[in-house]
Amino acid sequence: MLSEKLQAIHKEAVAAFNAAKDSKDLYELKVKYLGKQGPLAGLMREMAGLSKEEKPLFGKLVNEVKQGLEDHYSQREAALAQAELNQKIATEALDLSLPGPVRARGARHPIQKVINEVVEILSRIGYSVRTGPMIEKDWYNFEALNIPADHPARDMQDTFYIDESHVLRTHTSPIQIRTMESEKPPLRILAPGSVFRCDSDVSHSPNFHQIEGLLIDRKVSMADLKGTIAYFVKEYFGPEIKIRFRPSFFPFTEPSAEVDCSCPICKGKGCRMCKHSGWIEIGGSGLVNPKVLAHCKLNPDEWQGFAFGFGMERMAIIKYGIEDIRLFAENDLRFLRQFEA
Ligand code: 2NL
Repeated sequence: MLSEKLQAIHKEAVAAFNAAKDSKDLYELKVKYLGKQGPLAGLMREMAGLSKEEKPLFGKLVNEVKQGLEDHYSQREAALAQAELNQKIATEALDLSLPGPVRARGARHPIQKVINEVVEILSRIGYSVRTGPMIEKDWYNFEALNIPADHPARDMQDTFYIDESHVLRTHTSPIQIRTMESEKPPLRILAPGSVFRCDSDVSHSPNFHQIEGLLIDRKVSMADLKGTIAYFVKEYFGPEIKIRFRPSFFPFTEPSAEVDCSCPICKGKGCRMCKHSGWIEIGGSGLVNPKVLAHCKLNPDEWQGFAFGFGMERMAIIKYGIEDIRLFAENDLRFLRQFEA
């Protein structure tokens, strides 16, 4: 009787193990048939009613069936695990040739692009970059540059004052004064950077960018200045550009000249950008005033120099046809994205 029950349990458990869909299912069946609440455990309890002789024989039989079922379970479990792994490999296959997610990389700001290009062009003829503080002593920003106390640039209306003797630099010329003080001539230097003026409308920003150049050597003339500017303008705007020098005045240069180029937008025919004149002003220049050389303890009879200054926003506006100077500081992504590489 009991051995018939045992055989039936074995048959049923093997069939159930074979029918299990996955390892979770199989594990539940193991608990069902081989667990403490299972039929084998029940048979063991029923053995209490057997005779002394029958007990060990039947116990051995139950244990053999139990061992057999456990072995069968392990085989089925291994087979199901392998099948599940194969299925996973087949369906979750990675295509390693697919491109990765596109990451926003950011772009150089148009003003920095202009500065980098100007520096690159002039570095080819021997210029190298110097920098300096944005908060400057009155001496470096004005006095050493021969800008007198009653000059309009010194007015509170035009300059941001920190205290009686410090300002936010209104140009990058102080960098050049400091370089003339600390380095021996001959010099060929570029001073790019942020500058500040108390002014704000469509064509003026309180914080804008300049690049100035300074050459100090023996026997420097206006011809050297003109050749350098012509080289630079043609490299920057293209070989068809024309340049024009207009007499001007700066306290720090003598003689002084403003630099115009033929309008790169309309090629000199006349347009909105050049106010229908065909010419566009890009900066100022001149031979370094001997008073400025003397302030930097250079003997004007031995050393001369020329200097020039360009507004970077203006250079970017002309090259890229930008309408409003305030766009440079707004950080509107629709504007900035147009300058991505
Ligand atoms: C302009 C005019 C200019 C200079 C800058 C300079 C610097 C030293 C000595 C003499 Cl240390 N000159 N710089 C000279 C002439 C013009 O800039 O319109 N810039 C946007």
